[in-house]
Parts: sequence; C-alpha cells; structure tokens
Amino acid sequence: MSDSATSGAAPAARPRVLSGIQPTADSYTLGNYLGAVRQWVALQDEFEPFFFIADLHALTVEQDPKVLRERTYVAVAQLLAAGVDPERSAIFVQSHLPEHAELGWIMQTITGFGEARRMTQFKDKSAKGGEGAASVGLFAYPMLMAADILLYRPQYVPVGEDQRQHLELARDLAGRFNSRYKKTFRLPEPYILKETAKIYDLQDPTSKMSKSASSPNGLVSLLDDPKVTAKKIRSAVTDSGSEVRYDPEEKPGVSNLLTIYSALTGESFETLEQKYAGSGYGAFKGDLAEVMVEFVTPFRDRTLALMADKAHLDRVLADGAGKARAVASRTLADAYDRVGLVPAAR
Ligand code: ATP
Ligand code: LTN
Repeated sequence: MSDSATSGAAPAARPRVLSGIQPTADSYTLGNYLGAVRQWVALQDEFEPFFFIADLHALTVEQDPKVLRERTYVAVAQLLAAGVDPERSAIFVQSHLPEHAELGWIMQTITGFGEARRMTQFKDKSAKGGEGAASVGLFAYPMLMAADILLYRPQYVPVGEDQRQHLELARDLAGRFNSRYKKTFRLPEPYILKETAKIYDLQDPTSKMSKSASSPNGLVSLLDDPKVTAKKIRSAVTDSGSEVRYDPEEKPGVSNLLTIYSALTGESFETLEQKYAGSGYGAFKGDLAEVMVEFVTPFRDRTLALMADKAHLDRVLADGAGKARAVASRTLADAYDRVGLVPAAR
C-alpha cells in the first residue's frame, strides 16, 4: 500500500518525524534521553521534525497547576539543551493546538472499549487505585496520542519500547479510519533503537527507569547535581561475579550500565569489555560516573541558562506552534470532512 498522504498538499520534501514527551517531572530521566530525545536530535537532518510537550497527556493524572506550568517550560528548555534545534524542528506545546484534542475525539469514536482496555500502560497506571479511580482521560490517553501522531502524517515516531503498543493502536486506528472513510492518514512506524529501547532502574535492573515509579537511587535525573548522579552510578546494583560482560539475562545490572556507557561514548560493548577485563566493577563504575558527569554538567548548565529567559522559550513555542498548525489544521479539516461534519460557514 502506498504510504503517501492524500491531502491536496504538495508532498513534503522530507518525510516527517514526530514525537512527544510529558511534562510530568522536574527533569528528564536518563531513560527519556537515551530512549527518545537523543533520537529526536539525530533525526533532525534527514526528516522534517515535529516535537512537542504533551501537557494534555500530563493531565490524565492529577497535577498541581503551578508545577505543571513550570515543568512545561523546563521540558522545552531541556529539549533545546539536548540539541533539538528550533530552526530545523517545530517545537511546540500540545495544548496550543486545539486540533490535537479535536482529532482525539474522532479517534475515541472509532476505538473499541475492549481495545482500549487492553492497553498495558492503562492497566499499569490504573492498577494502584483500581480501575474505578482512574480518570476517563487516562483511559482515552492512547486515542489522544494517536491523534497527536496522525495529524502530522509522519513516517517515524521515535519513542522508547514502552510506547510500542500505543503506536500499534495508532496504526490500527489510522487503517480503520482510512478504510471506513477514505485514505486520510499515513500509517506511522515506530522508531525504537534496540540498544537503548529500555533503560533500567539502577537499583532494580529488571524494571524500567521511570520518573514516576523508580526509587530515588535507581533514577538518574539529568538536572540533579552531577555529584549526586555520580554517586548513584557508583552505587548501582551489579551482579554476582566480577566480569564486565554484556549479558542481559545473566547480568542485567552490568548490561544496563554497559548500555549507558556505550550510548554516551560510542564505544562498543566489545571495546568496553576488553577495557575492563580483569579490573572488576569498581573501576568500571567509577569511569562511567565520570562519563555521566561530563554529559550532565553542560546539559544542566544550558538548561538553567535557558530557564532564565522564558520570553525566549515562549517565542520558540509560538514559532513551533505556527509550523505545526499549518500541517495539523489541514489534516483535521480533511478528517472532519470525511466523517461528514458540515464545515462552519465563514
Ligand atoms: P513514566 O515512567 O512516569 O510513565 P516516562 O519517564 O516514561 O514517564 P514519558 O514522558 O512517558 O516519561 O516518556 C517520554 C519518552 O521517553 C517516551 O518515548 C518513552 O518511551 C521514553 N522512555 C521513558 N523511560 C524510558 C526508559 N527507561 N528507557 C527508554 N526509553 C524511555
Ligand atoms: N505517551 C508518550 C508521550 C506522547 C507521545 C505522543 C509520544 C504523547 N503523544 C505522540 C509519541 C507520539 C509517552 O512518552 N508516555
């Protein structure tokens, strides 16, 4: 099947890439960076990029309004600090484009209740208080995410492994809409790098490093004092034995650290295994702690400097919203037309 968009728009010169991140913490985690944001930076040259802060998604669990606003800015500042370039990428806030919520509604109307209930993130996140205590918004979260994606007709969506199921739903909904009405949406492909698809908790290397679920010592927050981060790396759980070897089954702790080390330095697992042959875990973790400090220190400095000029961040966001609107408003108009909604007279 041809994947090209069918709107009257001229074909984009470069295929598009799109992704989002929620403003639900004071800092990105190392998992957010290695699993997602780093790929956003790398894809900017070859693709036409759209990256946004998913503030509407953040509302699916209770938020303090003041804190949410601040976290939205710090999320933008961190994208810039990481190397997402507003000249090349549209950087915007989800709520600045009403098209997201509007297409989200259409997506809800074509999603089955049972289909939504099978989403593992909903199951996990609603497990704590029981399904009855979870918001309807949390249930509808994947349909809003599908709308976020489909509005831009991207080829790739760079995310971590935990988002794969949501992406599959987005593809299913795109296909369903296209066959029920008329070809409107491009079927998006996940862009998930095998090596860094899932970064694990430093204290519990069988669970995902997560800003909401990890223990403080298992979680690397990029904006923490670099000394704190170094200490967390030095006290990361390693496995029995003393050999530095990549073996996720037998040595999940060491393998997670090797993944991080290799991702940050570009050195292969083999090179690192040779480098630390016979030297034990202490030297390995000590060196990785230094590598981390070298990475987080300038990242943190740049983020803090950007946070000092919110007017600049507002301009970046206004510019990004403008670029996004030009694409999203057309797609929404197509979708509304195809389902049979009467356009408002002007
Ligand atoms: P939470 O764990 O509280 O649900 P989160 O840390 O997963 O939040 P999101 O905003 O949901 O944060 O994720 C942003 C991006 O980072 C997504 O693409 C997600 O897949 C990716 N990501 C998050 N944690 C990891 C991880 N440990 N390893 C790899 N990618 C990750
Ligand atoms: N659910 C995602 C954030 C997100 C997203 C998107 C990612 C919202 N909309 C669209 C990619 C494409 C998460 O990271 N938890």
